[in-house]
Amino acid sequence: MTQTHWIDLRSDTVTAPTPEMREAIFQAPVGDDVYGEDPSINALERKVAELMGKEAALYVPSGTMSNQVALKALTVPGDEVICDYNCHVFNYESGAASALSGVQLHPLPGEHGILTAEQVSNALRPANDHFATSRVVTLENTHNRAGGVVYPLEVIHAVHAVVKGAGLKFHLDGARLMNAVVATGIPAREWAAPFDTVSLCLSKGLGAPVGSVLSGSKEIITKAHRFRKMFGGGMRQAGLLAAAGLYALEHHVERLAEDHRRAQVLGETLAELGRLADDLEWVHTNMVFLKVDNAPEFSDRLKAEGVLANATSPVKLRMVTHLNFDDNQLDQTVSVLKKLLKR
Ligand code: TLP
Repeated sequence: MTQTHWIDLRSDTVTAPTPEMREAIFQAPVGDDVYGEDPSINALERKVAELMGKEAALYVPSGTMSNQVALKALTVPGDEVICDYNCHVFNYESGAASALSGVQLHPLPGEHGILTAEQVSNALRPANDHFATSRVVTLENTHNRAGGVVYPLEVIHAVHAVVKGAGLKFHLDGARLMNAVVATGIPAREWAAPFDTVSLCLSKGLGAPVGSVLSGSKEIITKAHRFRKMFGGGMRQAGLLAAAGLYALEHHVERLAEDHRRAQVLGETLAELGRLADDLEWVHTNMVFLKVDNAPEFSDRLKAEGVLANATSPVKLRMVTHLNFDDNQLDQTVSVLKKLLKR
C-alpha cells in the first residue's frame, strides 16, 4: 500500500496505513472529541494511560504538539527546560518552547543523546534573581539524532533522583518508546514510571497516519487538554485517526523487531564499508547514520538508484527502517550501498 516506487528510508513517518488498518479506520465509532464524546479517542486514551501506568492520557495531532502541551502544562514563562542538545524539542520544533510557553531551553552535550545525572545536577540554577528557574528536565527515548539509541534505564533512574531531589518536573519524549520496549523487553510502564509526562507517537514506527498521546496525572492532563485547544489541536470526529492508533498498538508493536533486524543489516553493511557514523554497538533500534564527504550530494546519488535518505548534517545521512521496508528492499539497499561506497 505504499504510494511510491522509491525505497524510502527518510523516516519511519513515511508509512501508509495497511489494508487492515484502513478497515479499522472505516469501522471506527466516532463523536465530537471537543465534547469528550469520541468513543475511539476515549478508548485510545484509556489504552495508552494503562500502557504507561498513568492516570490519564490525551490524544493530540503530532509529537510536536504532545511535547509542547506538556512543556506548557509544566512551566510558567521565564522557566528553564534542561535537555540534550541533540533532542527533538531543541532542534526540530520550530522554537515552539520559547514561542508558545515563554521558556528557555538549556541544552547540554549528551553523549549519544544520553545525559548523566551529574550533568543535570551541574546544570541546575540556584535560586537567585539573575537566573531562569530550572523547572523541567526532558529526555528522549529512543534518541533520534543519536541514532535510535535506547536510554539506559539505570541512567534514567539516576537523573530522576536529581530531578525529584530538586523539585523539578520530568518529561519524556517517547516518540519511539515502543522501539525501546521491543529492543529491551522492558515494559512501557517501567520506562514511563519516573516521568511526570510521557509523549508517545503513533505515526512513527507504529505506522498510524497521524497522532501522538501524552500521558500523565489527571491534574497535568487536564491542563494539557486546555493547551491542546489553545494550540488549535482540539479535534472533532478524529476517532477515525485514533482507530488507526489503536490498531497500531494492538498489531504493530512486536513487528518493530523486524525493523530493528533490518537496521542491523544496514549497520553491518556500512560498518564493513567503513561508513557507519558510529560504532555498530550504537545501532539499537530502527536507525542508522552513514558518514560521507558530502551528504546532500550522496543523497542525490542514492536517489538516482531509487533510495531516499535525508542528510542530517553536511557529512551524515540517516536511514530509518519501518513497516513499508521489507527484506527485498533491504537487499536492494545493501547492493546500492556496496555499489556507491565500495572502497
Ligand atoms: N521526528 C521526525 C522529524 O521531525 C525529524 C523524524 O523524521 O524523525 N520527537 C521525536 C523524537 C521525533 O523524532 C519526532 C519526529 C517528534 C518528536 C515530532 O513528531 P511529529 O512529527 O509528529 O510532530
